[in-house]
Amino acid sequence: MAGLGLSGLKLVLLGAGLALAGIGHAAAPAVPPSAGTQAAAPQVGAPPPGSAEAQPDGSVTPPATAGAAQPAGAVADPTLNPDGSPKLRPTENKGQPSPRVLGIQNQVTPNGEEAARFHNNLLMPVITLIVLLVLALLVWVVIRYRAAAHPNPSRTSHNTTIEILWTAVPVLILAVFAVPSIRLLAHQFKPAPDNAVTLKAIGNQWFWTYEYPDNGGVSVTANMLKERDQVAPGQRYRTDADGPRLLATDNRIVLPVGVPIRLITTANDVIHSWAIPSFWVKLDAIPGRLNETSFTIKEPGVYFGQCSELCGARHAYMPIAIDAVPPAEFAAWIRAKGGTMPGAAQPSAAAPAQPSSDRVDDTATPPTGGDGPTVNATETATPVTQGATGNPAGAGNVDQ
Ligand SMILES: [Cu+2]
Repeated sequence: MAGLGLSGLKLVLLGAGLALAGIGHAAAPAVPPSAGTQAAAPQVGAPPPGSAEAQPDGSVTPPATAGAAQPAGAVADPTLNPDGSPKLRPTENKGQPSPRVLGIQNQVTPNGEEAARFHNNLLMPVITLIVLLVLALLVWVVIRYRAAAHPNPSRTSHNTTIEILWTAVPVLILAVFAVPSIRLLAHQFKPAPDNAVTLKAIGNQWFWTYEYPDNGGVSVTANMLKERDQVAPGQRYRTDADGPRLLATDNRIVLPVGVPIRLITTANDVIHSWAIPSFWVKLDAIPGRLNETSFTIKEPGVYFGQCSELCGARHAYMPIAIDAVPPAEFAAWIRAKGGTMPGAAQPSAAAPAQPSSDRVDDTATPPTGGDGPTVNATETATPVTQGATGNPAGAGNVDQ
C-alpha cells in the first residue's frame, strides 16, 4: 500500500509539472520575429525583384542620385550625401539582425527596454525553471516507474491537496505575469502627447508609403532596394551603406530622436503590419481602419523592420528602414521635402492641402461622410504603382 500511495503522489506531481508546462507555453511572450530567419528569406520561388516589368519605371527607382534629385533652389536633404547615398550607415548589432546573436534585438525605445527586461528577467527564468522541472519529472518517472522496476502500477486517482496546488500555482504564476504584461501594454498604447511627430504608414502590395500629416503633407514612398545583379544598368541597387539585403529601402523614413512619435497605420489593399523589432513596435495596417501607437527613439541610428503580416506573394520584400536623427536634422529634412514644422511659418501655397492636418481624430473621420467608416483620408493618397513591385496599377493581388 505504501508503494501505491507513493507512486500516486509521483503521478500527480507529473501532472502538476505538465500543467505548469502548459502555462509556461501559454505565457510565452510575443517577441518580435527572429530577425535572422527573416533576413534569410529565400528569393527562390519568388519572382525576381529585377524582372523586366519593373524596368519602365525610372522615376520611382531612379539611379544612384535618387535622394539628391530635387528642384533647383530646394534645401538639400540633410540625411543624404551629395551623391545621394545615405549619411547614416547601419551599425552591427543595432536595429538589424546580426549573425550568431540570440534573443531579441537591442531595444532603443523605453517601451522596448521595458519589454526586454520583462522578457529577460521574468519570463525567461520562470519558463526555464518550468521546463527543467517538467524534464526532471519526466526523466524520474521514465526511469523509476518503468515496467521492469515497477511491475504493479498505482491505482490512485485523487489527491485533493495536490489538485488544489496544481490549479493554484499556475494561477499565481499567471497573476504575477499579468502585472508587468498589462503595464507594458498600457505604455505601448498610451496616446502620444500633443507635441508628438505623427508618422502615417500605409501598406500597399508590396511597398510602404508614408505621410507626415502634421508637417505640411510630406509623403515618401519606400521600396526595397534590389541587388546589383537584379537591376538594369544605371538603376540604383543596394550597397552596404543602404543596409542588409532584403531590408534596405530606396528612401529611408526620417524620425527625430527623443521626441514622441505617433504612429498611425492603415493599408490600401490587404492587411499588412508595420514592425520594427528594436522599437518593440508591431502594428497591423488594416484597410479602412487607423491603428495607433506611440514610441520614442532614444538613440540616433538606422533601424530596420519588415511587413509582419502575410500580405501576398511579395510580402517578404516590403522592408522598413528608419533614419533616427536629432530633431534639428529632422526639421531640416522636413523642409528639404517641402514640408513645415508645427509652430513654424504657415505652409506656403505650394504645400499640398491636407485633409487631416493635426488631429488624429480628424483623420478617422470620413471627409465626406458618404461611405461610412471605411472612407478616410488615406484613400485620397493614391500610391503610385511601383515598378519595383511589378504590381499593375489597381490590380491588387488578382494574379496570385
Ligand atoms: Cu505587407
